[in-house]
Amino acid sequence: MIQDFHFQLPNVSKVVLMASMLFTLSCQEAIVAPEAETPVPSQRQLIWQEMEFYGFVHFSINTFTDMEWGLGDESPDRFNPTELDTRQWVREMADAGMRGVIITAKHHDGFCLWPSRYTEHSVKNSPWKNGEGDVIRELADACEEYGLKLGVYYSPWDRHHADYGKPEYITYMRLQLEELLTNYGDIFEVWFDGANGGTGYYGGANEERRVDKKSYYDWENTFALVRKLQPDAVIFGDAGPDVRWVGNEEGHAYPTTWSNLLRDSVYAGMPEYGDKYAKGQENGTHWVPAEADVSIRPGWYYHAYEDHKVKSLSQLMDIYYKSIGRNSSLLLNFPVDKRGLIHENDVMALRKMASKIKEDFAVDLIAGKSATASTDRGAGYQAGNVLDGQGGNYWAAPADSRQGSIEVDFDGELTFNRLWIQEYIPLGQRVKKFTVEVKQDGQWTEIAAETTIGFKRLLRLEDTKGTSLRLNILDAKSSPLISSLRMFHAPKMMEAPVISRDVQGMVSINSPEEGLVIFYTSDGTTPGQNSQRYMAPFQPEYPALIKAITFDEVQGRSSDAGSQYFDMPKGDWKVLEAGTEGNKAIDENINTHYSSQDDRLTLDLGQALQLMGFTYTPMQQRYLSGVIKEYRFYTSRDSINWELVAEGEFGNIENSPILQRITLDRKVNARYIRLESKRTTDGKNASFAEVGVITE
Ligand code: FUL
Repeated sequence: MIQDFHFQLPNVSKVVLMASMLFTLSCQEAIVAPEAETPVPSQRQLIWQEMEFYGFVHFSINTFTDMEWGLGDESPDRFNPTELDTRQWVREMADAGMRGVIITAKHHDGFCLWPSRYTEHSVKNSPWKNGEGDVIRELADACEEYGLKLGVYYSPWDRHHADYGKPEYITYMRLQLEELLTNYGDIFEVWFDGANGGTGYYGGANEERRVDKKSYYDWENTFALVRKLQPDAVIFGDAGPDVRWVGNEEGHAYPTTWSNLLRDSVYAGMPEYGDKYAKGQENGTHWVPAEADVSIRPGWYYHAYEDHKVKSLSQLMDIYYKSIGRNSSLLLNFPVDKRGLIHENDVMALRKMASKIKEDFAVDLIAGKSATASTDRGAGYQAGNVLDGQGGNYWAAPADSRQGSIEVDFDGELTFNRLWIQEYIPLGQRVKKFTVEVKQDGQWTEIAAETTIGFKRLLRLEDTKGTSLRLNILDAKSSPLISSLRMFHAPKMMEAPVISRDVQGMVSINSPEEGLVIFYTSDGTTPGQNSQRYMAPFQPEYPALIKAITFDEVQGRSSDAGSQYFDMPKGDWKVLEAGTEGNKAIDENINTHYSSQDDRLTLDLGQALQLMGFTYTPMQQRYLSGVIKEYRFYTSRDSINWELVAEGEFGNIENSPILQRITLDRKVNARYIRLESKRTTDGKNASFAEVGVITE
């Protein structure tokens, strides 16, 4: 378990009771219990909030058609996983500390992962298990086995259904929800996607259908049905009603994130949502906390061509701190593959992430230390409550105060770089502005100045030494209530460094984590602490195989080695027959590309070289276009007479669009080269992210 901290969950009547209670001390001074600062969370929202981290699964017919948004005309025949294993998904998620999983029961294409009585467009007409299978059933069983909660994603937009756009479709949608919310045990979250309306198959009509997003779905009655069938489930949508979209699909909330939302001003799918409402509002009328949804790969659905694009550890940790650490939950998506499994690369990435989370929060350095506050409400609300590891109590400033400081004495010197702060949210989100100071040699220094806290705020700081810490609440909606303050020293993230080169041939090596040293070799040997220490970009002798590690001098730990092979630098190269756009194919940046009208790239290498082959990197954008499948490679000494020296196919490039190396069957002396596309994977003009030569 990653988190071991829980609020005692008061129900609403208890909150009211607490608010009205008066404690009387022997000294006769009355202590007033804090009143709720509305809006406040419901019981179901409080339970959901504790879940924090849960998995998303996108798996459907799109997995087999290699699409992100199916059109709705796909035959159920296409759905045929060979080794579907929901237990593998859930086991990996449980091991990673996730508390639940939400699955795309029905996506925009209308295909249903359960054998719904109300449509033929489902698993029951697929070859998988001869139509006897039910993915939702298998997932519900696996969840029960591993103690995870189950949630369902249900797309209101249905590109398959003939009645979509008419009132009859709403009846269909409710009947389907009834199946999902009755037959699979407890559901913790019902996810309604905001993406809505447009072109589709619609039972063969093949047309565009637009609906009035505000009124068509009659949400009020649909929500009432969910409440009736699953009273404990939270309902997700852009506008909640219980949990809201964070406004982007990158997995981050904002430094200022309120759980309060002007809910009545929002409707699902509204264009200005991301800019205007995603952060929540201080004066929001309803409690609708944020959920950050993001995929572990660029796409939501599985595409073999993204196998090399699984997010790195540093990207995943950044997401963790910017979602869970900013008063949001994190819904991390796994595009289950054609076998019906979470792909090995994704499993590895998740495991690394989970162990880093554990490592970062392994030891609370201030648990049980002594804390004092500049002010408090008296007995029961004193500063010690924030360090006692119990969620049910908290420090409270006096009723008329919007400020207050809590000081923690370390009993000696400590080094730390993470802070964990929580407000007691059952009585509402309050803090608007806070700072953190550290005391060293008798001097206080400010190390953080932030705005909201909410359910949980995690701060990543530089390694900081001190003897005391002070949390200053500078402004709040009403008297601040802090339930937890924790402090950690996260070890450095040991990730292989990134090795890159500029056009002039200068090599740079960067570690995603600050404060580490880098050692490297340029002769192919394994780097260690005695290798060359990287200080600044350098020019190796080319061709060069650079290998590098990051090293933590304090902990004595090193990362795996990263390696990069570089052939001749491109400083003197010129693109012929193309404008300046062509330079994007030789700029040493695979994230830019040149799209060629005549399907070829011709280069002047500036001098004659002994060529052994060439390299081609296809474009790396999310949606690929013009990836060369069949190539021809020519060389020339004078740019007039050309010789065809290689011709062939880049095997599997559609699934694995990474650097391709083609070696020639003999050495060729040439100053000019031309890479020509005979055929691209999609028939579009050839695109080139990067072209290089092989000389040894
Ligand atoms: C979006 C959908 O359109 C995507 O396909 C995906 O399901 C994502 C989670 O939500 O709105």
